[in-house]
Amino acid sequence: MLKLISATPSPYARKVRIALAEKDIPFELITEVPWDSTTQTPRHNPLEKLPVLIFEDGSSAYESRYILEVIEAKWPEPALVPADPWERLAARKVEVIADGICDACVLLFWERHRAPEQQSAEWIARQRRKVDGGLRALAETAGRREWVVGERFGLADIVTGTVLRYLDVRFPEHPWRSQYPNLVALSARLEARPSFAGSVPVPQVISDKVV
Ligand SMILES: N[C@@H](CCC(=O)N[C@@H](CS)C(=O)NCC(=O)O)C(=O)O
Repeated sequence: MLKLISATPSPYARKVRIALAEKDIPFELITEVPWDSTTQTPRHNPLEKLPVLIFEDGSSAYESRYILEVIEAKWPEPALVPADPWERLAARKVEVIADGICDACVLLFWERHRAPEQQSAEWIARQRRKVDGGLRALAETAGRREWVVGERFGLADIVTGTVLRYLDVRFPEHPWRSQYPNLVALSARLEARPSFAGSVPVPQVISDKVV
């Protein structure tokens, strides 16, 4: 059976969990804390990051965007990536923005782990601008349509839904809910899907010293 190394707060792992669930692909969920030395992630990914999808022959795929491409190639139905090339590019662009927001949140998270006198206000402001700018771009792209790209649920919805819910875990004070009612409505619709409801992100306890 397929195995997925995942962490409970990880938006990157949640993208993969949702894609597997939407395609009804069975897998064993291995929950780890990737920041702790106890993680088996480095055995399967030289970059030491999860998610990692492990195949029955022991080979692995890592990097959420790449994993989603592998899943789409191996299990094309139901399609999550639009067949139309322009819609596909539009969905990929949304993924770039959503991943970029998550990356900025991770950098903010670790900066805030430093002693207060060591934290860089400039670095925090830089990452905050990326989060704000990315959310503005997502709100414009999502508009008021039912789905972010095209006429059906797909990749763009998965990545937008995961980044929005991730903000509640890593950046709960962010005012996106009062800024972007269209994203609030979209998030509520998406979180009602079984694939989203079965993978709600929650924080983890990190035991090792990371920064
Ligand atoms: N770009 C990567 C990001 C993955 C990532 O940052 N994963 C985090 C957990 S959310 C991780 O494993 N971090 C451990 C580390 O960087 O050492 C992806 O999309 O898969």
